[in-house]
Parts: sequence; structure tokens; C-alpha cells
Amino acid sequence: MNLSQDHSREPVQLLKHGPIAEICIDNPPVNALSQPVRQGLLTCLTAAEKDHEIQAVIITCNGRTFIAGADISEFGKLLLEPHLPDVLDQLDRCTKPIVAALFGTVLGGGFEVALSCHYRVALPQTKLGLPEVTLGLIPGAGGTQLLPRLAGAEMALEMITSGKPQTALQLFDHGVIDVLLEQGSLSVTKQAIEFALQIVKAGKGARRVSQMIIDTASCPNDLFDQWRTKLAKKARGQKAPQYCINAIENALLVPFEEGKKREREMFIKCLESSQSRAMRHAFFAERSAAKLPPAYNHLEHADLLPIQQVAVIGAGTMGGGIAICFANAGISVQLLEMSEDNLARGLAAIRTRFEQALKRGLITQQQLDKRMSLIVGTCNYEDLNTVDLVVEAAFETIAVKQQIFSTLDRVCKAEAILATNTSYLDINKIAKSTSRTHKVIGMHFFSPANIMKLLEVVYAADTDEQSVKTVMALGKKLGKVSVAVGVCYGFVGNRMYACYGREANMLLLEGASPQQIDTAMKNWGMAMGPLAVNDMSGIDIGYKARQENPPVTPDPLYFRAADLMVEAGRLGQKTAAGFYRYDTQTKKLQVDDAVLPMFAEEALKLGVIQRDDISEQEIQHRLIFSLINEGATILSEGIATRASDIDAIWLNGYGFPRHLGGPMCYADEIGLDKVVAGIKTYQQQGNGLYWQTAPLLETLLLSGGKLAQQ
Ligand code: 3H9
Repeated sequence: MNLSQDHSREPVQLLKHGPIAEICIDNPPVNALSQPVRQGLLTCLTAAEKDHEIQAVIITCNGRTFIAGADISEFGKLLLEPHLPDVLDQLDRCTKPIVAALFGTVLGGGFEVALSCHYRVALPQTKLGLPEVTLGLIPGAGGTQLLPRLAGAEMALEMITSGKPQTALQLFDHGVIDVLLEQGSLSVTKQAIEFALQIVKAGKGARRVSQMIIDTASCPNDLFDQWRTKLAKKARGQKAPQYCINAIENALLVPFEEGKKREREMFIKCLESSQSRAMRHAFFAERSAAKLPPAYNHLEHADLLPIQQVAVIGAGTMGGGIAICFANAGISVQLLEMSEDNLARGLAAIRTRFEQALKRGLITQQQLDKRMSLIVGTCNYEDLNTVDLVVEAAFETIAVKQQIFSTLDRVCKAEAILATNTSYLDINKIAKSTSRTHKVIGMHFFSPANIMKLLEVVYAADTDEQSVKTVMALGKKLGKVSVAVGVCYGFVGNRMYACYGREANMLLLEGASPQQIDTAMKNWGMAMGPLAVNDMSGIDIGYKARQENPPVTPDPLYFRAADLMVEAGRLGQKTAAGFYRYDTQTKKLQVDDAVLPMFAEEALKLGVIQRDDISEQEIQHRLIFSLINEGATILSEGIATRASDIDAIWLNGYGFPRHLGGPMCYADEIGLDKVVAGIKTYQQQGNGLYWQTAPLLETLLLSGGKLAQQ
């Protein structure tokens, strides 16, 4: 029986099943705890408490998941009542037993709802977690106080500071889940009603987690300090993880009510911080990246091409990584190489990578066997006549790629999509070597392709809607953050990275040392400095790319420092020397002062005056402002659809610190006036060729607009 009078869609309804009341939440897509849901929960709970026929309550959700958290889009606005902690207090104090019926992804505030209930039943594969830390927050509705009471302090520290979910199956062993439900027989709701009836029959009442005592017997004395030290290193520069530890420690030190009050204070502090603003921006940036540019949204329901079988051309590091991505997603791959030797080497390298994953406990032997069986080698293009999509990952030379694409066009079925993994080259030119320019697209993976989350989906002039939509959907299936971008040299990420690298190179000629530059950028927040990164990836790669595609305006200073290294045979880690030296055994990086006179001599030749007053801030600003300026230009050209797409690219492909939100978000945070003033300074300092303020920045400065919202 539906007690609600209004049958128009209420986000929360109260239904009666004999003595059991069902509070059912229906707030698509993920049943987030928006204000009407919080209000509905409170109203229904009050009604169920008052109803004398009701002896127990279950909380259920319609749709694909139990509550996946607070409504993140409400954060940053005025927080409307009722606040979640107050709603959950009422759940906790309810005199009738309450059962949470869990399935899907029970996250953040959703998990806190479940923890505030008196019993929890769940399908075994339900994912439960407190991912607030990934949004620069701590759980704000009792999570830090309730989870340790059920699962112990160590488990709470692990889950809350990592934000990683666990399955109900795993949490059952830790006492978080009372009963694992059966998949497929009765619905989750029906099984939860059965459980509630059993509780009533057994005379079990409300069992408040808030009143449980935390078992501290097995906790080391310095447990919390150990975690503080560990996370200061692992989550360098981030504030929320430290707050999480403090809040969990409170659960052991002060009564529940006080612990919850302090948790709320820290939650609000985090919510108002720039780090959380940046991380929430990152969350929405990654999701809006899935929305295609207007030009590709004419056909609402363009049929996607089913991708069951793919081919990868080239079994080198990149091709192998791409093949692994497909196999991990259960898609069969034909891996093509020019010779049997190369093929055998490539397949062996793939097996080694799977074996490493097995050793680290990331996959089982069965999964290894299955994934290896999905990758079949060939040296014969004719074998590719049935595949739905090809990703070419061969040499970065236009002639080679054109040759390959013309062959693919001949052998592949007419509807097959032909993708290139080129990092820089003109995909329009590659497409022209086929008779199906509408089916040619870029799939730009980042190395290591099976690890890095970013996929730039590059649409060329003729690429059709079906191909773009199919490849974007495929990216999601591969677990990637896919971002659609237009064609230009280096697309979005590498075009911007060239500016960042250019400034690092200029600074070397001007007298900064490699470690001075790298330390400045690490102190700023990057995981690695640009020159150590360049040594790792190979300095010769950029050198060859510049030779193949020289800059439009020739400049003798452009990447001259990197070119010097290559000309001296210092290609990076692979030759044990680059901007640094490397121990041949341990690969450990060592500072090498021998490079400094090389830069000084070249500077003298080129008329660059070396300075000894280059500050850490100058290095940081020149590298980051160059990114912001180029990003703004790319945006104006329409190569990126929205500024947040650029941020999604930098967060997922280039190690830009998530708590700084991406270059566009960071520009707003520090102020566009500061950025533009910096650009003008560097222009006067002698780098006029590159430091032209992007017109979009000037316009926004005048209008007071935000770059990240463009
Ligand atoms: C919290 O709970 C704080 C509390 O401790 C205390 C409060 C006082 N809010 O990812 P998808 C939207 S913090 C608003 O593509 P999937 C998303 O934007 C929160 N919107 O689907 C997208 O919209 P659109 C803790 C949300 O199936 C659509 O739903 N919780 C929220 O790949 C589909 O999303 C989290 O951090 C939300 N909470 O993955 C969980 N969640 O279509 C965050 C999703 O317009 N969410 N949307 O672009 C997730 O991790 C994933 O969305 C989930 C589904 C795994 C649930």
C-alpha cells in the first residue's frame, strides 16, 4: 500500500508490507542525497515511527544502485536543511529496527546512511566506500565515527584515507554487513523484507552502531602517527587525508556525539577549501568530457558500431599496452607485426606484463590465461578482414602511417573504423590515404597505455558521428577518461606539453640547472619534474618529432637544450645519461654537473644571457602560465570543446595534481590578473615569440569571467 497521497514522482516514498515499512528512494541516475531526498527520508521515517502497525523499516532504492552519496552539485552552494547528519541522527535513534537493502555502489553519504541503519543486507558484489577524500573532503555525516565502530580503526583508516570501495563480500568478514543476499532469485527488496520479518520475529530491536565500543586491543600505540607520516608522503600537499586521520582518531578518544560534531567542523573546513573546489571540478570535468561537441550531437541515437574484435598494428611498448587494454575489457585482438621475430618479442613482452600483474595480486592465473588467449598474433594484413576497429601504433612517420592506412582500407570490411594512435601527426592527411575518410579517427593513448586513464579521441575533418560515438563509448568500456578533441599539431595535451617543455628548455639555457627546474615543479605539486620525465620517456622521441614536423616559426633556441643532449648521445635513462646520469644497475637518478657547461657554451653561442637569479617561483610560473596561455588559445580555436576537457586531459594524462584541478581551474584559483601580468613580464624578459597573451584571457580579465567555465 502506498501511503503517499501524491502519485506524481516523489523522490522518497513510504510503502507498507504488513508490519514492515519500506522507505524507497527514487532519484536517478544514482539516488544522490539531494535536498528533497533528505527531506523525504525524514518525513517517511517520522511517519513510520508514528505508525503503530509498523514494527521494522527497510530502506531501499529504485534503479541501478543504492544511494551513491551526497549530491555533489549542491556543494559550494548554500547548504539547505535538513542536513544529512541530522537526518542520520534520527535514523540512528529510531526505536524500530532499520535495515539497509544494499546493491550497486553504496558510496559516501549513501554508505553513511547504511552505517546509521541498525542492520545491513547486501548483494555480495555491492561496492561500499567513503570516497570523500577523492573530492578533497572527509565523510561529513558520521562515516569516520561509525565505520571504526563496526570494522575497527585500521580498516576505517584504509578505506577512508584511500577512498577505495570494498565489496560487501569483503566487508561481511569485517562485520559491516549482516547478511549477504542471493543474486537473481528474489529481489533485493523482497529479501530485505524477509530479513526484517525475521528480526521482528526474533524480538531483536534497534542495534545502534553509534553505541558500539571500538575494539582497540590490536591497534599499535602509534597507529595514527604512522598513517600521518605515510599519507604526508603518499598524498603530498593534500589536506583532506590528514583530516580523515584526525577524525577517525577522535572516534577512539571522544564520545560519539562529540566525534560527530568535530567531524562536521572538519568537513565544512574541507568543503570551503580550494583543494576540494578543485577536486569537485575534476569530478564534473571527467563526466562532462563524455558529452560530445555540438557538431557530433545531431543524431541523438546514432547507432554505435558493435566492437567485438579489434586489431592493433605494432607490437612495441605502445601497441602491446593497447592490446592489453582491449584484452582486459574482454575484447579479442589481432596483433599485427612486420616479422615473426618482432611479433614473438611483442607477445612475450605482453605476457611478462600480465605476469607482473599476477605477481602483484592484481589478476588471477585464470584471468591471465583468458586475456592472453584473447590476443592473437599475425604478420598478415589479410587476417584483419573481420575486425570492427583497428588501432595503428606504428612509427611516428606520416609516410609509414599513410602506407598502413591504405593497406587497412583495402583489407578491412567497409564499416570498420580505422584509428591511429599518433601523438602529433595530421590525421586528415592519414585519412586521405583511404577511401573512407569518415571512418578514420585518432585514439591517442598515453604510455603505459594499459595504466594511464586518458584517451584523446581525435575527430578529423570527415570523421562521422557513428565513429566518434563508438570510440567514446569504447573508451568508457576500457576504463578510460575519453576526451574528444580536434586535429592540430600535438592535439590538446601534447601541444600544451610542448609549451611546458619549451620553457624548461629555455630555463636551462638561461642558467637554471635540471634539478633546480625539477625540484621547483615537484614542490609546486607535479609528481615528477619535466626533465626527469623526459629522461624516462627518451629525449630522442621529441627530437625526431621536431625533425619530422619543424615549428612553423624557426627558432634556434627552441628545445635546443634537449637537442644538445641527443646530439651528445644522451638520450635519457636508456643510455644511462640524459639531463641526469643513471646508475646502470639500479637506474637511480644522479645529478650530473657535466651538462651545465654544455648549456652555458650553447647559450653563449646563441646570445642567451645566463642569470643566477632564477627563482623557484619564476620556474613554476613560466611552466604553468605557458600551459594556461596555450590552453586558452586551444579553447578559442575550438580544438577543445570546453575548458574542463583540458583539465580532464591534464589530470589523467600528465600527472597534474588533482587537488589543483587542472591548468584552467588553477588559473581561476590564482586569478587571471596574476596570470596575464606574468605573461606580460615574460614577454618583456625576452621571450616575445612565445609569450603573446591569449585573447581569451584578456577578454575574461575584462569581463570578470572564469576560464574553467568556458
Ligand atoms: C558525500 O557523500 C559527502 C558525505 O560524506 C557527507 C555529506 C554531508 N552527486 O559517473 P557516472 C552524476 S560526497 C551528483 O557517469 P557511472 C554524474 O555527474 C559524495 N551527481 O556513472 C553523471 O551525471 P551526468 C560521495 C552525481 O555509472 C551521472 O550521475 N560519493 C553523483 O560510471 C552518472 O555518473 C561519490 O563521490 C553525486 N554523488 O558511475 C560518488 N554521482 O550524466 C560519486 C554521480 O549529468 N559518483 N553523479 O554527467 C561515482 O563515483 C559514480 O558516479 C558512480 C556511477 C560509481 C556512482
